[in-house]
Amino acid sequence: MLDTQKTINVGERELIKVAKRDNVTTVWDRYEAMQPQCGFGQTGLCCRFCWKGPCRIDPLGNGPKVGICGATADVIVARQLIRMQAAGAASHSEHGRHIALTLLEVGEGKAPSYRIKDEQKLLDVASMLDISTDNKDIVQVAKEVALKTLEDYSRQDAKHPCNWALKTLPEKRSNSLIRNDIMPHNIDATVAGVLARTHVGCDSDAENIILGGLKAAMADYTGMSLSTNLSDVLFGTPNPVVTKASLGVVKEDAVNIAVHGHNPLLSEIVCDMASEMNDKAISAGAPKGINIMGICCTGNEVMMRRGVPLATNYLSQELAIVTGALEAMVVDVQCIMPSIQKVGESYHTEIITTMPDNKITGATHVEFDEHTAKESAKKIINLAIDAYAKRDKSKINIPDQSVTAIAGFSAEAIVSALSKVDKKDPLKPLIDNIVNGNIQGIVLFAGCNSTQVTQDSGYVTIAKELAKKNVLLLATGCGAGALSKNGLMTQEATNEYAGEGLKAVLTAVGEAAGLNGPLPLVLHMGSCVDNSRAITVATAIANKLGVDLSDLPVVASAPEAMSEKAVAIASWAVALGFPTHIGTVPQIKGSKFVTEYLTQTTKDITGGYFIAETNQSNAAEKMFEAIQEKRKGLGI
Ligand code: NFS
Ligand code: SF4
Repeated sequence: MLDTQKTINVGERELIKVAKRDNVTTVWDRYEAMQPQCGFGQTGLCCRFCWKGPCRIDPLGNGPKVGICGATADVIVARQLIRMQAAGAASHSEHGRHIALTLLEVGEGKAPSYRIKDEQKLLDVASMLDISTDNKDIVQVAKEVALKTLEDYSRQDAKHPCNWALKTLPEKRSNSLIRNDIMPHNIDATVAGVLARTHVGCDSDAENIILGGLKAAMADYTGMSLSTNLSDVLFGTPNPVVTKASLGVVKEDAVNIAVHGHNPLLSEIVCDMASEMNDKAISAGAPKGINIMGICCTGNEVMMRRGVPLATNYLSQELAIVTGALEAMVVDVQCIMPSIQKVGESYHTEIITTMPDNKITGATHVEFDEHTAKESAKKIINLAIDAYAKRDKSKINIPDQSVTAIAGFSAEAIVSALSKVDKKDPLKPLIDNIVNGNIQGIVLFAGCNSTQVTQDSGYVTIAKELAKKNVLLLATGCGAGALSKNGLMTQEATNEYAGEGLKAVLTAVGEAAGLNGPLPLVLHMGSCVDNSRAITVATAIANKLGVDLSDLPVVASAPEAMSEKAVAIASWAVALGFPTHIGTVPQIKGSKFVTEYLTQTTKDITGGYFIAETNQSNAAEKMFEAIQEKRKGLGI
């Protein structure tokens, strides 16, 4: 595999060479060692759900067409798919539960490291959840909001939808989800339900299984929506901020600490403590003090809220260590390659795990706890300062990259920018420009990186093509990482790549918002859980027009998806009615029924459907066509 096939990012390509020099194995080496990958697994035709198996279905030859228990290819494929959706939902919802429980502790005065940073947001959330705030102090409101949120994890009345799903979507959409039995009543029960119904000898109707999976995906949406909003309450609602992205953000003369993972509960406090302990790092010989940077979604969280630079996204996480100048990589949960410990050992980097249920053998574990968050953060930073002295100067290779990135586009920030154009009716300029065609539609880029795709190429190629066609671009997760570190979250990118209509709108809004130029080409909406921010905007537009989400010229794209979480997100995008592109080969191709159901049949049920397309230009074309179809439906 050529380095040019590994990533499009030039700085990262240099580091891949350095890794080779230092005898460090990276994700791409392990990918090559794994070839050829098993065709049964790739198509979803291998079942290991019981110990009579593994059973493999032979798709073409004369081999078995059913498993030992009699499960068909359709059932085997569908069952595995929905377990992925449930795992994704569990991950996002655990994250959400952690935030909600912390808010409860703040409400009960038990978490001194945290406070309510955005009181207005808390009041808005309370009112959305029908909690009266009259004559209540803000801490009491926090407690009630937390408790009402936690009902979504404990409700037993199957007829009562989750609060956070019901209240954040247009009524038409909620009703259709309820009608099709894909509206969850309880996140945990929905996830457990998927595990139960996919046990050997249970649900053996592929369609029924798929619908169960869509419900799990909606549980994922619910967990994510409450996560985002309650994180804003605790840590502030993001506003546009100018910062940097790419591995060029590592500083040779600073104690470099990367926060990696997903949960802002930890990274926020590490950032707080870093400013308090900066002098200590200077006394330890690092003239620039402490330099915090982010990786993956926790990186997006602190980038959005604090302007902390983003070092990189999923696939190149090991390369941050290969710079030879990273003192510590502090990780919490999700998307942390187990390999980083071994890479860290080749340099001086401390890998610090923090969560009791996410440890890595050999790494230093500093247990994080809401009650003692500051103490843990202090310990972590001290470890990093100590590591600075152990650097091997001959191993330092920091890419010479300085890429500006404008981040921080929460739904509130977008509405606020639009309100500078029309104070009374902020959504009007956006809707008017969609109607008049200056903006043809909206695409939300989300999801990961995968060894299946040259890193970041899917995002960058498709974004440029859709921008030319006047599609407004939003991004989250590692998609936002890709688009930021490759320079598309800048005003220059707008001038260079946006079609005339889109450029005019981004310029008018940017100028009105005092940016001295256009908005960036791609609006960074945050981490993966922040995908719910885009739904907030879409719901506001749908409600204003009196239509459903599925009527809007809005598409989603996950060109480099790989994780179970990404499967869950893409699936709820389909459940909400959006044409949803995936650019990696999903492990469902062994079942024609499942493939057709997800790419065609769901269109009649939810209005949404999957567009599976690995060719990036074709994908852009197909998404644009989907946008045109929706425009036609609206008569515009
Ligand atoms: Ni989303 Fe964010 Fe990245 Fe994929 Fe992983 S970090 S939660 S799962 S790899 S986008
Ligand atoms: Fe085989 Fe059925 Fe067991 Fe799966 S559940 S391993 S198909 S016998």
